[in-house]
Amino acid sequence: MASEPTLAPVIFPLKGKRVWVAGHRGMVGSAIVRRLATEDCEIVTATRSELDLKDPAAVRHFVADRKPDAIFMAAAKVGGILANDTMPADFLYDNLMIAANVTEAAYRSGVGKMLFLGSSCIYPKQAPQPIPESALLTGPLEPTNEWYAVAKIAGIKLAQAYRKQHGCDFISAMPTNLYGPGDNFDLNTSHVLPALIRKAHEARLAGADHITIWGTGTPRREFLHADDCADACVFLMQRYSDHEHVNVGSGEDIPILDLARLVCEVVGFGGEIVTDTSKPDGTLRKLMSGDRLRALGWQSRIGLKDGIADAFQAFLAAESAPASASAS
Ligand code: GFB
Repeated sequence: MASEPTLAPVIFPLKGKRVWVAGHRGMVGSAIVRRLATEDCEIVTATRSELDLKDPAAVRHFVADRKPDAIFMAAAKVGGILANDTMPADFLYDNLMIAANVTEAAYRSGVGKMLFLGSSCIYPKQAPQPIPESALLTGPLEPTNEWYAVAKIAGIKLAQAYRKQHGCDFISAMPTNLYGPGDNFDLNTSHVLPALIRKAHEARLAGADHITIWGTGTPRREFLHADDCADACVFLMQRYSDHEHVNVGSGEDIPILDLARLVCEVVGFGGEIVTDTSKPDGTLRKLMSGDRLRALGWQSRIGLKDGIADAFQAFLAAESAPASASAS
């Protein structure tokens, strides 16, 4: 029988620290804020109207003024396969600027620790499965999201470069496909899971006999609830300090067609699932190896079906809430 991994010791306690969650209105940022509520730390935030993360001087001024001890870099321009494929300039420029500005400002202000959040799309399209961290930059990227991937790879490299040249304690976490409360449910720009929730819900309300999913339904994806991701980020912030980035996943993947069936079951839609093969499949598989994080003593807790039920409830709550201005 495999023995339980030893829990890595806390080397950077958050108690009493001032912690900036960049991107606190996004799905991951808001989950990190919820998770930090139990850590007895002071949380610093800034809305998009208060701070433009693409503006180097504004970011430097903000960090110098607020003097955070730690930064969770959860701010990013994100989107699903179609958004990535159709807005490559935005995905590349915005994410490069955000990563470079926050990293440089953190260095200049002597921030004690920073965690940069990337994405599993940083890995080559033909990477071995499950994908180890060492697969980074070993082959060509998936074309539908190479722009976003290049920006996220630059973010990892920035953290490593400032660690190497300036001794900064900057680390990177690479989450798999995330979902949960606060997700984007817009059908044109969202990721697959929130799109399926909306499609199944609206089809049920309309009494439709089918929903349409993009692509062939055969690609596999690994999903992780945003609250699990936030827990892993806080875990790494406190217990990990090294040059190498760390994969954050659930350890299991599922074909998109099976995911659609599961979502329909949770939402209560009994109709057919039809595929639209004029839409892209993207990469066929990107299950990450969780060995490094598991060896530190972390594992995910929220099962996919429970997580989908939670995301569905959050979707219903957001649908029934009065329209309000939101920015992250
Ligand atoms: O979640 P998703 O948009 O992004 O799509 P990626 C995952 C798979 O679900 C693809 C299929 O094979 C889609 O064709 N799919 C089926 C759908 N129906 C739908 C639908 O209604 N909406 C959407 N969006 N997909 C993203 C990257 O890749 O993953 C980002 O573009 C980022 O850069 C993110 O890395 C985590 O998993 O293909």
